[in-house]
Amino acid sequence: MKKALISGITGQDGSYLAEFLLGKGYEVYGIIRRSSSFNTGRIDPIYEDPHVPHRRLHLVYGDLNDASSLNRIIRTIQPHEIYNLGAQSHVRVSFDIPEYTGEITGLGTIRLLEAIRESGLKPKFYQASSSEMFGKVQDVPQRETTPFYPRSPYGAAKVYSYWVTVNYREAYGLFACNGILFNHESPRRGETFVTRKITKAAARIKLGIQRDLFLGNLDAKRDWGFAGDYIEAMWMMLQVKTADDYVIATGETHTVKEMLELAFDRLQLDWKKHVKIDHTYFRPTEVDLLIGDASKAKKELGWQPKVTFHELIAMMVDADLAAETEKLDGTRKRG
Ligand code: NAP
Ligand code: F7E
Repeated sequence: MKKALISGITGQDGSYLAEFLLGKGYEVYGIIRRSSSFNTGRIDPIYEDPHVPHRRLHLVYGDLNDASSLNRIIRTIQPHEIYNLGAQSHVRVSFDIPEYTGEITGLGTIRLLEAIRESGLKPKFYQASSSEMFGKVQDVPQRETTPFYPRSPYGAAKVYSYWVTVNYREAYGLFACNGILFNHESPRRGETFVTRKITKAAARIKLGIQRDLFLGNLDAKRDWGFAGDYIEAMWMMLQVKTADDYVIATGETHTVKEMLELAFDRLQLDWKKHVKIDHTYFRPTEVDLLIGDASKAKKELGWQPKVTFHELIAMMVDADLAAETEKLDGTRKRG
C-alpha cells in the first residue's frame, strides 16, 4: 500500500488532500503541531464519516521548525510521497512576523528536504509554491517561465522554497515538484482570508448577528479557484514520469469588489450598506493583479478546474449560511 506524508494536514488543502488520497487507497500520515486547543476540526469529519476509511489516516506530532521530528517521522514512516503544505500562509501576517514566516515557510522546506536526503530514501516530493512569488507581475498572464518578484516576506520565503526544491531535484536526483498554485478557496478556507471573511460576514449579516464588515483593498485582482480541484493537481504532478514545476490556475481574474458583490447578492444584501474600509487590512506592498496560465498542466497532466468562480462563491456563501444558522439555533435552544 502506498504511504503519503502531509505537512499541513490540518489546513484547508491538507484536509482535502487527505480525503482524496484515502479515496485512492493510500495510507495517509499527517504532521500535526501541539496546540493548547483542538486544531483538527477540518480532519475530524474523516473519523466521523462511516464511509471514509479513517483507519488508514495517522497523525504524528512534529513541526517544520523542529528538524529532529522531521528526521524521525521520515525514517519511521518511510513514505512514498511527501506533500509539504505546512506554512505560515497569511500574506498580511507575514509583514508582522517576517522572521517566523521565513523560518517555517522558507527554512521549513529545507529541513524537510534534508531529512529526506539524510534518510537515504527517495520519496516523491511536492512543494506548495504560490502565485505570490510573481508579486509585482512581470508577465500577464503568469506562467512557469515568468520571473518572480515577491512583494511580502511570505512571497520571498516561498521563492526560497521553490528554488531549494529545484536544487534538490538537480543536485540529488530527487523527484521534487513545485505546484505554483494561484488562490484557491472553499468552505474550509481560513476565516481571515478575504473570500471566507466575506462569505462568513454576509451570512452573519443576513441572520442579523453582525452589522459591519471591515475590509482593506477592494481593487486587488485574484485568480480564484476551488481547493478541491487544486489538490488533485498536486497528486497528478507526482504521478508523471519526470518531476517538473506547474502553474495551477483558472485563467480568470476578478477584483475583491466583484467577489464581494457576488457573495452579498446571493443573500439579497447590498454590500455598500455594510462594508467599511479599514486601513489596517492594507499591506505595505500589494500584489495588484494575478491571473495564471495553466496550459502546461492541462497539456502534460490532463488537469482542468471543474468549479467556476460563481459556483465557488455560491458554495461558500451557502455553507457559511448553513453553519451560522446551525450555531444560532444551538444558542437559542441552550438559551
Ligand atoms: P492553511 O489553511 O493556512 O494551512 C497551513 C497548514 O500549515 C496548517 O495545517 C498549519 O497547522 C500548518 N503549519 C503552520 N505552521 C506549521 C509549522 N511550524 N509546522 C508544521 N505545520 C505548520 O493553508 P492552505 O490554504 O491549506 O495552503 C496549503 C499550502 O499551500 C501552504 O503552504 C500555503 O502557503 C500554500 N498555498 C496556498 C494557496 C491558497 O490559495 N490556499 C495558494 C498557493 C499556495 P495548524 O493547523 O496547526 O496551524
Ligand atoms: O487576500 C485583499 C488583500 O488574504 C486577497 C494565501 O492563501 O493566496 C492567499 O494570499 C486580496 C489581497 O489572500 C482584505 O489585500 C482586502 O489583495 O485572501 P487574501 P492572498 O494574500 O492573495 C496566495 C496564493 C497564497 O499563497 C497565500 O498563502 O484581498 N483584501 N481586504 C483583504 N485580504 C484579507 N485577508 N483581509 C481583508 O480584510
